[in-house]
Amino acid sequence: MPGRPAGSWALLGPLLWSCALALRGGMLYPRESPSRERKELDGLWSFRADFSAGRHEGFEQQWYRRPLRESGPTVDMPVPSSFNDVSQDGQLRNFIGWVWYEREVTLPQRWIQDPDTRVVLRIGSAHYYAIVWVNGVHVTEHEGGHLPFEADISKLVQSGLTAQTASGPMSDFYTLPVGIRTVAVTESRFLINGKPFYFHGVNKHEDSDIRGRGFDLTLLVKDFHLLRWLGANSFRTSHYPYAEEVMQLCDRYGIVVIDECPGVGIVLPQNYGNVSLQHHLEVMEELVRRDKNHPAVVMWSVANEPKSFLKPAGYYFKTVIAHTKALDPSRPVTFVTNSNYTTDLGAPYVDVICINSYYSWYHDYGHLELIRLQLESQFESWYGAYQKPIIQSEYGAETIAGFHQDPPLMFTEEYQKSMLEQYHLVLDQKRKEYVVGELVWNFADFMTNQSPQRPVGNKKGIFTRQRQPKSAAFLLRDRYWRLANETRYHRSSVRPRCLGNSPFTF
Ligand code: BDP
Repeated sequence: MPGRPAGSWALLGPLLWSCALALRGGMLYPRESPSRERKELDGLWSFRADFSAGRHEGFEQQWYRRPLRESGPTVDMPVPSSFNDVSQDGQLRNFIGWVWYEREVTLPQRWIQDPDTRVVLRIGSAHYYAIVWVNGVHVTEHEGGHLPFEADISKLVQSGLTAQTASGPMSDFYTLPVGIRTVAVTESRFLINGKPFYFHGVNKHEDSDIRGRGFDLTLLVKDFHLLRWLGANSFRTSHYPYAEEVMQLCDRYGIVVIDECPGVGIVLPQNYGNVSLQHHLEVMEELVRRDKNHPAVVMWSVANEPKSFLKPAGYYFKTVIAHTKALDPSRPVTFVTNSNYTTDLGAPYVDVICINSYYSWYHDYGHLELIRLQLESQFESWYGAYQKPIIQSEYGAETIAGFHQDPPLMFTEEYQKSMLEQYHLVLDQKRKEYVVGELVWNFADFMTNQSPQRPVGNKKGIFTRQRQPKSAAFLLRDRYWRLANETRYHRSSVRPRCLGNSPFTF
C-alpha cells in the first residue's frame, strides 16, 4: 500500500476472513500457538453491490485494481453478517449478483519483514462464489459457502516493503481520525460551528434480543441504518457511556451525541454523600478522558433524573458540573431533570435545561388533550426561570406493536402516535424561540425488571426490540426529514474524506 509501511488491501466476494500463519498440508482451524499468530479481519468492510444490468461492471472496470472507494460509492458492511438483513435498502434485501467487499489491513511488521514467516489468508465462509484479490492481485477463488478456504499470500505482502520512515526504523504508530468543530450555547440556542443546531433524535440503550447489553457490530450498523432511515441527527447515551465503537461511528456519520455518565438513581439523601460525590467525579474523569477526542460528542450529561430538589443536590451538582467543565472547557454540561422548575437545585449550574416529561402517560394517563397545555406551561416556566435553551430529553408512551384502537387507547400504536403529535404541536412553536431539541423515548423496546408497568420490558420504542418500525416510527420519520431539510446547511462541494464513503452523509 503506497505510503503505508505494512499494509495491504484486498477485494473479495461476501467473505468472512481470518488470517493465520500457514498450517502446512492441512485445513486445521487457525489457533494461536508459540509459533502461530492470527489476525482477525472481522469488522467493518467497505461494500458495494454491482447493480449494473449484467452484474458485471465490477469485472469490466476492474474494481479490484484500486481501493473500492475510487471506483464509486461504498457503504460500511459488518463482517460476518448477511448484507441483505443489515441494510434498510429494499433493493439490497433482494439482491442477487456480485457484491464487492474490501478491507485495508495493516500487518505486523515482522510478518512482512521475515521471509521465513508464512502468511496465509483464510476465509471461514463466503457465499456463494468468491474471488479474492490482495493488492490488486488475484489470489484464489472458491465455490460454495459454509466451508473455509485459504491462500498463501507471503510473497505478496513481503514484496520488498520495508518498514522505514524518513527518520529511521519506526517504533510505534497510532492513527486517530480527527474532526474539528465548535460548540457554544447562548440564552436560547445551541450552536455548532456558530450555527443553530436543533437536536431531532432519540434516546437509545445498548440492548437487543439474546445478546442483551453488549457490543454487537452488526446490530450497531443496523441501528445506524435505522437512524438514517428516520432522519435522526442525534442521540443521548441514556443512561451510561456506550461502547467506543459506537462513538467512532457517530463521528464518522455525523450523528451528534449527548454523552451521559451512569449517574442514574441519585434519589436518596445518602446518594449525595461524599463517597458518592467523589466517585461521581472520578467517573466523569474517566468518561471525559475516553471520549474527549470524539467530535460527535457535543455535551456531557452528568446524571439522569436525580431527585435534584433534595437539599444537598445544589452543592453536589455545582461540584460535579464545575469539575466536568474544568476537565473539558470546550463542551457544555447538563443533567437530565424531571423535577419541578421551582425546586430544582441543580438547574442553576447547567448550560442547557434537559427535561423529561411523560404527560398523558405517568400523569393524567389517557388524557392526550391535556398535553398541549401542560407542555406549553412546562417550557414557559423553565425558560422564564432560567433563560437557557431547553431540550425535551424524553417523552413517550408504552406501545405494544400490533395493538390497535381507534379512538386511541393506552398501549396501542395509535396512542403512541397521537401522543407524539400533541408534543410536536408545542415543540414546533417553541423551537422558534428557545427549545433546541427533542429526543423521543425510546429508539427501540428494551428489557427491564418485571413490574406492572412493563409488558415484558419497556415498550416505549418506536422500533421493536427486533428493530421493526411501529406506526409512530413513520410519523417521526416524516417529521425528522422535514426538520433535517429545514434546518440543515448546504455543504460545500468539498466533502470531508472521512465521510466520503458513508451512506449517512447529510
Ligand atoms: C424515565 C427514565 C427512563 C425510563 C422511562 C420510562 O429516564 O430510564 O425508561 O422513564 O419509564 O423516567 O419509560
